Amino acid sequence: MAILKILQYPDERLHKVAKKVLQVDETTRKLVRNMAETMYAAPGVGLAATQVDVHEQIIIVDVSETHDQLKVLINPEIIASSGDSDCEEGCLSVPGIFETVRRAARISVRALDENGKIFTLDAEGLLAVCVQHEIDHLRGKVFVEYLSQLKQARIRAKLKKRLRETM
Ligand code: GNR
Ligand code: NI
Repeated sequence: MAILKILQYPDERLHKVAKKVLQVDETTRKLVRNMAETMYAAPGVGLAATQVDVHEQIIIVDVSETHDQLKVLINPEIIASSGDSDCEEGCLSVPGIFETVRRAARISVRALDENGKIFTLDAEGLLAVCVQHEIDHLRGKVFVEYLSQLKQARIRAKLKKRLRETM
């Protein structure tokens, strides 16, 4: 297994649109294992392949405290959503920034698992937020893009300054 490098905002590769996985195979499963190791080590509750510079529709989530509820969603599609929920979000690609984002409160997602088997996940609470956050990554969208232009400019300036200071 391996810890993968997580792209840091603002990196233009975070805006690439992920392609559908045509075949779920051993290569896919190896990537999923490495993504899981990377997510748990970070630590985070979700990770999209986009964040590790792989532009395929693969996300993982685990919102449990015990790290034993890993969900793998390949080619995820939101087939139903309802309600509104405001949640303070963070992102491993935007470290140290936490901002409130409004999303659907409940979603149903259809996806393939790591064996290529189709399933439907009904989610609410943090799990629903997290799945929506990860699906956004696959579309090239980072959560800060929901914020005002002024806030986004401030966040970019802050992260660039931090990058300069650690070089
Ligand atoms: O670890 C993460 N925490 C989190 C908290 C609130 C809403 C979304 C998230 S996802 C984030 C990990 C991450 O960046 N996934 O892309
Ligand atoms: Ni993220």
